[in-house]
Amino acid sequence: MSRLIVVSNRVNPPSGKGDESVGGLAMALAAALREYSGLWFGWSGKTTPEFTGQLAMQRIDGVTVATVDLEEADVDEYYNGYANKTLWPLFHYRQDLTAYDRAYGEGYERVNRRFAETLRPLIEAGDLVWIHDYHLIPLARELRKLGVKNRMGFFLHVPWPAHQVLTTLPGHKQLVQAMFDYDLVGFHIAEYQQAFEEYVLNEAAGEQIGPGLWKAFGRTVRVGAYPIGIDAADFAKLVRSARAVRMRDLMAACTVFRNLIVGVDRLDYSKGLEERFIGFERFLADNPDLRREVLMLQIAPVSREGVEAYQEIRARLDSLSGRINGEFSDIDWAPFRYVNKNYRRDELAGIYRAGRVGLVTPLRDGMNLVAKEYVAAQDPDDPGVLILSRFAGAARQLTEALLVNPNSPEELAEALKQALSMDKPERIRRWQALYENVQREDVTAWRDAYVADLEHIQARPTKLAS
Ligand code: ADQ
Repeated sequence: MSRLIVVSNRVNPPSGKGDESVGGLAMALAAALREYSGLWFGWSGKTTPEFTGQLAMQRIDGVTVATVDLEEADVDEYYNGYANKTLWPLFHYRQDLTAYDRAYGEGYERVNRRFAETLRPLIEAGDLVWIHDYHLIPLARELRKLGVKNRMGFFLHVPWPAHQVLTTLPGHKQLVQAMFDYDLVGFHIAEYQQAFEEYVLNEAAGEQIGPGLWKAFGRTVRVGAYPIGIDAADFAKLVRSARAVRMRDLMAACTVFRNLIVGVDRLDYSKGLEERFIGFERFLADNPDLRREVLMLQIAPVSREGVEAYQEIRARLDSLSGRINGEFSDIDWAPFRYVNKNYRRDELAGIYRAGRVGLVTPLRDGMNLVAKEYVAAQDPDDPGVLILSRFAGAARQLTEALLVNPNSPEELAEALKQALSMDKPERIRRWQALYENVQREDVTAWRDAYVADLEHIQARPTKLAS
């Protein structure tokens, strides 16, 4: 088995004790690395006055991690800038929030070059290099320039946008050209893969030369869909843990005679929180008889606070949650609880378990792991109902959820009503189908399918005569 080198912007492996609050990507990558020898490389999250390329090596719960500090300007231009003010909004179809600034583009290129120079000495012959997400698209190109011939794969955790949207990005062609320095490019679902292929056909005069094999810019790349999952077995254990049970009991005590509707998201405009709050408000307005029977809990820890769009959405959500409680609360009752805190994973498992309804309604989402965690946490004999946005990648797999258009308050209100009145046999039938998928297409299946495909690519395709 080859050694695996995983590269992602941030490196924060969970300790494996259920006490961490790391994102979906970190959970998935740590699970991938525990099975392979190798290492995980990326930014430490810290800054230094001057970039030195000094590596810090650590071993955390069976995973070797190598991190490097970046300069302030790198963080501003590469991370807060090109990654989170340009690519993230654009790839989530928010052209209105997409900033085009030359300094951001330059910072992005510079940091990718710096990462390549720092990582280069760690790569040995035969290693597989697996690079993650939109922060690092040009990394393979920079490594190739330094003579790296190893097999390199890229996985995109966010949607790949329609080619008409991508072409609004200055320099879009260089970005796509950089994808052709990989041997394998993975997306969550076929829809994103097709959008990439359409771009290659229409904008890069590319051609398909085999199943999933594309030629453009004088190079070939293999592309495929690999839907990411959760560590379902581990999650099932977490749900039975003492902390999870305590949390579930606590939530049950807070919702006597009431049904809990639960949402858990990073505070991000792509997650559809504003629209969700308005949908819940509509539900309360339209259903006076059901009002006292529900409590909605929205957990949304703040993220990317260095970006103005995130400060703005936070302020709007504060005001909206106040408005809803102001409008509908009584002296002994309030319909809405909005919490900006991170929770331990075992606590989250207990909160999901207590939820009669899981409300997961992003406007766009590459996959969405919260939907899968909610399903994995349910009681098989009395499961809750998942309401899921049709614009989450997960909607392609979790087809037995109540699928909604998150932009429509009416649809959200209607789905809430349907979920709350759904009888037990239907809840069980839907949940069984969902759980079967969550278990089968878990993080191990995702990792194994991707790594096997990367490993089977014999050698880097040679440069083709164009
Ligand atoms: P994210 O946008 O971070 O991931 P998601 O897939 O939902 O979105 O993962 C979030 C993770 O953070 C979940 O594991 C969740 O449990 C955790 N989390 C959320 N709120 C929390 C809280 N308050 N406390 C503790 N933990 C919390 C990106 C893409 C997604 C894609 C993943 C993986 O945007 O579309 O599914 O990568 O590819």
